[in-house]
Amino acid sequence: MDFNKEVFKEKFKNRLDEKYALDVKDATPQELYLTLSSIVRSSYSRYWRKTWKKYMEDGKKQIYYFSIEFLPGRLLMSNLLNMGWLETVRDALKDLDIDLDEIAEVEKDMALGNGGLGRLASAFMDSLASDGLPGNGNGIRYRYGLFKQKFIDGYQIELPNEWLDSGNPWEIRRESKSVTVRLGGKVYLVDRGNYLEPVYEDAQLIKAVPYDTAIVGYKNGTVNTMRLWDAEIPSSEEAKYRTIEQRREVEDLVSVLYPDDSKESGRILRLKQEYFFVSAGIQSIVRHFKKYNKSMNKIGEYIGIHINDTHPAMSVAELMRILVDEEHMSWDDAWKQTVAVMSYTNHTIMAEALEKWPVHIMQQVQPRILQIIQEIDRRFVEEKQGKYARDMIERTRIIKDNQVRMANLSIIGSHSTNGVAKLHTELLKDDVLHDFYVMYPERFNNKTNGITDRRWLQIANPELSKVLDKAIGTEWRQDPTKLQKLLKHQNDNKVLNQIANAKLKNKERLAKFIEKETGIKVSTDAIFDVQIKRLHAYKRQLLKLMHIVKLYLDIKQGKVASDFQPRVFIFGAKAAPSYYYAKAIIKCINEVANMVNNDPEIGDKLKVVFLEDYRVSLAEKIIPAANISEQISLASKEASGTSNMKLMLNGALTVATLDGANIEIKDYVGEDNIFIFGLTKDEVYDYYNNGNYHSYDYYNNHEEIRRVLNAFVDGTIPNCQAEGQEIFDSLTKYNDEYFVLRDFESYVNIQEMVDRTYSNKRHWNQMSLVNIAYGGMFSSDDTIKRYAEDIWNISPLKDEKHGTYSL
Ligand code: H53
Repeated sequence: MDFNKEVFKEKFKNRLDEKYALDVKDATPQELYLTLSSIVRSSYSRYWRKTWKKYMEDGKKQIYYFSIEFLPGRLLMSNLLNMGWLETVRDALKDLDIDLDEIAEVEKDMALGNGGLGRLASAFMDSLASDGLPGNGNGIRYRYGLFKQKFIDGYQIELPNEWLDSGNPWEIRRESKSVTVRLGGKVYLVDRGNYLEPVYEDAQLIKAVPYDTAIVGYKNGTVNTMRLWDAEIPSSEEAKYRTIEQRREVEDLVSVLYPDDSKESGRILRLKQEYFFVSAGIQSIVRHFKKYNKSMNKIGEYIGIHINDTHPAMSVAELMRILVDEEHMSWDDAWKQTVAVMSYTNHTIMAEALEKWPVHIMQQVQPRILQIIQEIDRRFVEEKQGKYARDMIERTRIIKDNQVRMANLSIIGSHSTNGVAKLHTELLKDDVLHDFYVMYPERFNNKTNGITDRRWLQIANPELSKVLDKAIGTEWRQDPTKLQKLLKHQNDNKVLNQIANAKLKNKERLAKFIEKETGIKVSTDAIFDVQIKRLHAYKRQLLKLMHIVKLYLDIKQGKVASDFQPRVFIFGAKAAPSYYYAKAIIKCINEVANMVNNDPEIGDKLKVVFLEDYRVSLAEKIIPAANISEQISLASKEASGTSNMKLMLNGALTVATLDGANIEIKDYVGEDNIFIFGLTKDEVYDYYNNGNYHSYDYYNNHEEIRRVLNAFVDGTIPNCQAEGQEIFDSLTKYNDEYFVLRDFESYVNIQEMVDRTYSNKRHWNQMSLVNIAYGGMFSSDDTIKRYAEDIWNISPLKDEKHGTYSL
């Protein structure tokens, strides 16, 4: 039936009756949410079926994005938007006295990721479908997502996130697509004449069961799949699992997402997780490929597997295992196909985040995979001998000092390695992966990250969206680069005022939320100054905190500048549970917040709000209300950043170091429309090369720095003696690894410039407009098109005409 408001209302009432035997007025928001999502799902399912069938019929090459993290957030609103239903459903529900926003709040975030990496994976899922491209996700269905964060006495407490407890209406369990994954045990090879057969002993068999979630493209009828794997005991193995502990071991495999965003945890379970989803994914892909009836020697023409950071790096060896051991291909033929199938994205240069696994652990997790990696390594060394210097081969080979270097495996076993912003890719080529760049220059390329404007503008910011529609038409909703049409309105007072009004309304909404959540009353006249991202030393939340303490002390000492502007500082950040330094920073931010917010002398001049449990759905509330976007990592450390893009798209002005994608933002908006400060990457590297940074001198020689730092240890900031001391020591005694003191003065100066600029509202609004206009240049739809063309060689279905989704 065609979709319209009246038909939908009838359908909704009927479905509620069928599911719960209830009238609208008697149903809870949860029941209403589940009713609505069930209608949505039953309406896209036929397109889902059609999409994958069509890919098969047309013999399309498909790409599988392997990621240990996905962070889709909530799906109801984005499905409604992408189906073209959002406004009609909102209206229809209003007629039934239901507020769509209220029932959307019932949905728990799907938080199967830590931060940028996982969110990017989900943006890419959305964009693949919206570009009509044959691309699917492959990951783990964690029983508990990223921990729920609470503050108790200012300390971060981690609670389990039981996101599946009230059911997940979006997933389908596909028992018939299960595969068996083998872990542990021993392996030896038996010569069968024309091939070597691996014989396994004492391996643990795990049943991998896929749960599929539809990824609905934006108004194009394409519905792709994100496949997440659950682990179960195979029925044939039941007898071996006699104790609760044994059974729990299987459950544990998929029970938690490792909440550490930056370091490999070093735990064997993590490596098992990595192998589990890689093996399950590749087995199911190969099984599917066989339906194409093509030779395995052509698999590279039909299948692409993307290794998102090094966690799925064992894909290289697993595909080799299947091609050689099971399909009996020659090593050379299998290798050719593997390199053609695989591609890899590097997301960081931080040494501690580049995974290395001890050989004995790899042996324990999957001995055959270790054997294959050893053989890849042996052949690599053999091939490079004579062509490159011995030490260069040692630096690039996969196994060194009894460690398997996963980045090396990913680069050697794939045809493409990309960084995630221009600067980051340059650093990979010139420095971190330079040897590989010399060996394989053609494999390196840049793909600057992107965001989905649908979630971050259309859904999160309907106020601004309406203003844009009026000013420049609705084309931007399909093609965000069209936001540049706004530039024509830079001197149009009407548009400037409308943009400012939309911001004000969003600030009012956030202010209400802040009061409800924290009891803190904030004034919407103040600058809303936002830093939202994982808590990490290199991201320098501490620099922001020092600035706040400086302003506080200034006001207390009567030193306020004439153009001082009131500010509300808003933080959102989780720290890895074992990252004690990051947790000390959280505690200090919370104590500074207490001190500032409860001081009557400060009043509305400063407020500090640290919202608990930062997550996608919270970001959707904060970002539209932001005036300032803090992107203040030490230059060279933030590979790209993506909150920088979301915030600019919503009209916030960026205070930034020349790091990650900030540089590209600056290049678009121009230096006059961004606040740049701090060391450049070259200056940072000069310090590294010369070893001449002495942070203690900054403390000693700069009164301002001394005044602020002393407040952390002399009792000025109450209740954080130990944490304050830890921070103080890290910045003085331990030489301030991320140059916080070095950049402090420059940061304070740029913040004064922010104040001066804000005092001229018209000018501020003009700058804000320019940022919105160029925000569309960072659409993940465009990023993914470049992956599709340059790396994956995939294309959309031709001549596919889809109507709107019917009921
Ligand atoms: O990936 C984002 C980048 C960001 C980078 C982040 C990231 C993780 O979230 C986790 C692990 C990792 O190696 C990198 O820190 O700069 O924007 C997406 O590329």
